[in-house]
Amino acid sequence: SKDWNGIDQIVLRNPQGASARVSLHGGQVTSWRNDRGEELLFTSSKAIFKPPKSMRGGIPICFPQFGNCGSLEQHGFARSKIWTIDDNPPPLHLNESTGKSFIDLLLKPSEEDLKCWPHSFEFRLRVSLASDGNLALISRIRNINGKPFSFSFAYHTYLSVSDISEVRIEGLETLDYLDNLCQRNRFTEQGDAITFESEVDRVYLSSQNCIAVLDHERKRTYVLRKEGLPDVVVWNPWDKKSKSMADFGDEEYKQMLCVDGAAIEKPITLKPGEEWTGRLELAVVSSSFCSEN
Ligand code: TA6
Repeated sequence: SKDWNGIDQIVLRNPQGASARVSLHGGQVTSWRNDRGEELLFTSSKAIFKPPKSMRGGIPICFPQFGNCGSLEQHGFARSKIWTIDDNPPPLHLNESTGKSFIDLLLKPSEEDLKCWPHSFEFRLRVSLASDGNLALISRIRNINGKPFSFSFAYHTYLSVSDISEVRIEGLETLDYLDNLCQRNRFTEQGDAITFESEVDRVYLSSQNCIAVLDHERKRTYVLRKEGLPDVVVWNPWDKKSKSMADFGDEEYKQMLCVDGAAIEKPITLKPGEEWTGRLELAVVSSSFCSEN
């Protein structure tokens, strides 16, 4: 067994050479590479690796609040906290039958945390890398024995793309969305794939559970499959907004797109003893479809 003390990030690797790296800071996936070593997630060249700030990129966890529509800091505190390895019972780290390597992380509120969000929760995050290179994040949030509480949630997923103007999203057609750029007013998406010519900051509502992000230039399609996450955040800051962010390079908006599995419109409410599960699986395929399998 390994000495987990003092290691602030864990690397999962599969026999084919794919890998994923998870930081105990924020429980944040900070890298996901395919079996050719290509990085599939965006990280800003000006990212600040200084707790409590979350690194600009990878997959920050937004909990217990998405955005700034509540009393907590933007996107809640989970991404700013130091998580622990959940080795009770000691995890196998590798499931021989499925070839999945995984790590289980745990976040529980400190006395300090309970002052700003007085709810006794346990948040278990499993990050796993399958033998086919797919990355999966499974969040299990339980109300230990306090009074009922509600939260919103997002896997704030920064996908790496070659050129945002060559990217389109399939699977969100005809859905309603809340537009963060227009006082979160509600609009309805037309019938064709979403493309990008300017800043986009939207929450698509009650989407189907399979979304495809097609990077035309790289002939690469990300397929997001999700459970327990009815909404999808789509965000690209474009040039003006990204120039206003210290940890975002001036032209980097062209190489990223946030597509987040989320639960935002209808916050999750847990009664004492209840548990919620939110699962996101990321795959990269070379063609553009969401197969039923
Ligand atoms: O919709 C995504 C969003 O809420 C944007 O408005 C932008 O603020 C982005 O998240 C990044 O937030 P952060 O706190 O990580 O800078």
